Amino acid sequence: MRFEPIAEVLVDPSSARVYEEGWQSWSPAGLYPAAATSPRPPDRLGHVMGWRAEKVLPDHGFQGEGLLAVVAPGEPVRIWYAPDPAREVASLRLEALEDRLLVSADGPTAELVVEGTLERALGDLGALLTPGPVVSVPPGWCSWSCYFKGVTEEAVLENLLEARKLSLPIEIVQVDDGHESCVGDWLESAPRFGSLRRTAERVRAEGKIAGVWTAPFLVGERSALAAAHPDWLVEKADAGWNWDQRLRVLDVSHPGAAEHLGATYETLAVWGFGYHKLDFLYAGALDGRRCADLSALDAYREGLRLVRAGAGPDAVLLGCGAPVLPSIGLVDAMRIGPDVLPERSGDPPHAPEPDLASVVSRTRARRWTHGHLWAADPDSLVVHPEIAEREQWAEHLAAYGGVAFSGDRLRELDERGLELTRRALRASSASPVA
Ligand code: 9PG
Repeated sequence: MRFEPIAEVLVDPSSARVYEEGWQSWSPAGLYPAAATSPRPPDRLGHVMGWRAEKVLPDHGFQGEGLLAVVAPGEPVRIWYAPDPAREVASLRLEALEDRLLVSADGPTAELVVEGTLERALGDLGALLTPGPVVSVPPGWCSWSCYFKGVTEEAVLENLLEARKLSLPIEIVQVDDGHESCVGDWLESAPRFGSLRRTAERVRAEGKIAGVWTAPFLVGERSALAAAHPDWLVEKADAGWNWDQRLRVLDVSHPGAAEHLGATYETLAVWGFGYHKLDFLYAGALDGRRCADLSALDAYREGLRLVRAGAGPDAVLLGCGAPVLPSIGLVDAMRIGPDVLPERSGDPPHAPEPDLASVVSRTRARRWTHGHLWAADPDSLVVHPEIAEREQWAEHLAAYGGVAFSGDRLRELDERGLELTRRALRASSASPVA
């Protein structure tokens, strides 16, 4: 679709600022000088896995996905946004000329004008888009930032017992990536991990909620699923590269694949999992040829409905790597920034490696969604002694009000690390934090 002009802001670009919303959890989001250019992906793979795969980016200026705002001195804040993001999310461009800003869009948009600060204006937008009550997510522990793909059942147990020993207020214990035999084969545990089912049982025996990481729409090209059901994959859809293989997409509009998806989460529920970190969700909203004639966003929402139906109404669903605006009403919690720590192995080499200061600013930018659209998740608390900026990160998380999980090997925390952990671990607020 072509970009059509939707507004002209008569302002000196050097005095104005632009808020640009990114497509998915890991995409950049933030406030920039209006004459600047927002971050661009390093290459095609980075574009697919961190920006919006189908959209071309302008060489200069800005492109917000479904949301863009202009803040100018003495003027009300102007926000342009996609009014029905479940169905269609327009891209919004902004180009700075000498004496004005040009805003254009490639689909339907609405405008909100608010006297006051950007925070206030985005809060008003959050209230407008709110899907209903937001749940409070209990504090937890996640295996990713300390074990990465090397997590084992034993490691989870060690931290489960350590949490009790230290009387930490951890209510959810979540196994992250590394438990599965292959991406897409979620119910097959990797032999080096142990047993996912037994892990859930042991977590529950400690009186805690068992959580698990999966990527419901990803199918690794080497998975048993891809070999058994090549017809369940979206044709012409490429979700990128990770785990040393090409990533394909599950076609939830195929009746067999839909049944399989629902049954997978039903089984995880039977095993005892009540918390799901649903990752790489952008894959489900990629263009491609599906079995039924439906849009990529319809497929995405249908896929999440199937996951919810299987996982059960009381399960907590956290979206990650997820298209932000199209996920409204489908998830309880949402990762709203990049990973706090890069994967140590550097696999894949394209994994984003932002420094903590940039994680803080990107998650702060998305704070407007918290308490309105879901419980926002700025990623785990990591405060072991080697984290140079641990004071800042802990302070940011404590003030944030969102999902609060510890991401440390608890045994490796020193006294200060434990103090910061105790302070940060609390349930997320069910309403926006002022
Ligand atoms: C598990 C991890 C953790 C983490 C998620 C997500 O572009 N990439 O290749 C890329 C890889 C991993 C990644 C983000 C991007 O991290 O955010 O918390 O669950 O997956 O593999």
